[in-house]
Amino acid sequence: MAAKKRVWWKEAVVYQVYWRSFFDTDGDGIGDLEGVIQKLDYIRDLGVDVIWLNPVYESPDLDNGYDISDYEAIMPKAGTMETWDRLLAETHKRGMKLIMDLVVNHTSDRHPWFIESRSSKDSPKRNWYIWKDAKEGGPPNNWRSYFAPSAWQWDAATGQYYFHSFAVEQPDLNWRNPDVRQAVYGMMRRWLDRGIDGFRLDAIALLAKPEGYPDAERPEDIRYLTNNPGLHDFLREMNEQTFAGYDIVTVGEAAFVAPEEGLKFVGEDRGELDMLFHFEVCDEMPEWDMLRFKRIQRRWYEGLWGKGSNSQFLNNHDHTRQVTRYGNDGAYRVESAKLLATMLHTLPGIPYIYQGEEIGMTGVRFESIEDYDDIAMRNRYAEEVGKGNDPVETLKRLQPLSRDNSRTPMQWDDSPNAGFTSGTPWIKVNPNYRELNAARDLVDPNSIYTYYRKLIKLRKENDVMVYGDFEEWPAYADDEHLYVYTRSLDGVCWLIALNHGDEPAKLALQGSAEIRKRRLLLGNYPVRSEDEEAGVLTLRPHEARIYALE
Ligand code: TEU
Repeated sequence: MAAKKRVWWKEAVVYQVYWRSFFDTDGDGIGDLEGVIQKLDYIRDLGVDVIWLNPVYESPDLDNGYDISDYEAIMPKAGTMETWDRLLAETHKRGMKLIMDLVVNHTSDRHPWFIESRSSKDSPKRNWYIWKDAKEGGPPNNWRSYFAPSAWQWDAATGQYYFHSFAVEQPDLNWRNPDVRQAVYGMMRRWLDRGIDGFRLDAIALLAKPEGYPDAERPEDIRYLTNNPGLHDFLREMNEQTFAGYDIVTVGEAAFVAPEEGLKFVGEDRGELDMLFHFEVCDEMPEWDMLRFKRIQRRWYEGLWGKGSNSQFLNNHDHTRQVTRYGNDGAYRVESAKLLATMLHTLPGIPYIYQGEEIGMTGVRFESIEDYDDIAMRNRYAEEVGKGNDPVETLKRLQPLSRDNSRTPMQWDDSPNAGFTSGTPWIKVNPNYRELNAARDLVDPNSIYTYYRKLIKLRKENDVMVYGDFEEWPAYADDEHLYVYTRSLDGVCWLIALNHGDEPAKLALQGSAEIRKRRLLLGNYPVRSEDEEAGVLTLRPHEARIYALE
């Protein structure tokens, strides 16, 4: 295996702050930047190195900040530029870094660029977005968008359609236009000059659109929106004109990307991005499937190791809470949350923690569509009910994957609204906050929070967790519950044994693990050596152990 180049961000643990649901200091029911500042010590005490802040730019806020109307102003709900400056300074003061979420595939339809573009066919900015004539009295092609039945919206005033990969209110920028690219790069450089430490680049695989916009055979399979020719030229140019020269980290959100394509984004010799989020798990694996998950990990390791970096995550603000979706949030919630954490932090790649994951927050089932805020969910519901589907059935079917599952307010304590706000929260608090909250976890030596602290500390003290080669034990490769692998670096070898199942399971030690002395570094159950059988590990439901083999 090629030796891995050492860089600070590969050793980092990233914490994602969905600020509107984090901590509200002014009582308007929406979290704010001041709230993030007040909770920075909480984040630092976990051991986190980098904070990823969801979009805070000026926005009509139809898609929770992913519809930007001014890239260089702060949304009043979040605060002011002064608060943002303080957030950056306070983050740095605590030895952490801040990366900004940036959406450059599209803007809001209220962005001055789009207002000008739509004002007339002769507008100098017409070509900043993607406009096409009607075809046979309808849209230019049969494509769907992520959030709407068609990717095209008719503009009656100018008699053309414009293109949107997401909601109607999120028109796509025309990246083939060099003026657009220069405007975006200039804006990015100004943020870098303010001292930020990098970007999370939203929907980055969508920048290039195919020539000719041909009809799709299966319009519902929207991968035609992504990975089109020209994309990597844009990313290389973006790197040359913005990132180069700054000591920062960039992570691209890359939908429909397999390892072969993934390497093009993050290959260390390519000068594009540093790491990526692929969605072979979160978008494509609806529920836990151990064999599939193992295959995904294997392929990505083989594709990237020593050549480029991956991220490890099972949830974010778009995906149901991991312990609910991929673990067991019932009888084994605590064990299961710790197992998933152990797995994410010991697999090769940079671990991401989504706020609340460190206390094992769970998904929700709101009773009425009115309680849901997610534009993707609301649009889909309207579309399906509009087609005559039963409303109750439709709600039930959409609930498990609604993005609001992960957007309920952070559960700080057992006071009203979980201590998130003194007002009325913008989205309902999960009623389990009375038992499940940070205040409880902080003082409990066996809590999920305490476990995350230990896990992160372990990473800080042992570079085998970052740079160690990964090897799966072949004897368990086809086991549906056990996941067994080693990480090794310069003679140091760690064994990770996970039982992702509701029943106990036996694991026969093999090879050098049988003869070498084992030292338990971390586990989510107490382990007494007198209970141990020679040559066998008996793992309890959702048990996770990390051993050093000496
Ligand atoms: O998401 C883009 C995107 O491609 C996701 O919708 C995706 O693949 C996904 O996980 C679907 O389930 C980003 C943001 O993360 C999301 O919040 C925004 O709504 C979207 O872009 C539009 O900007």
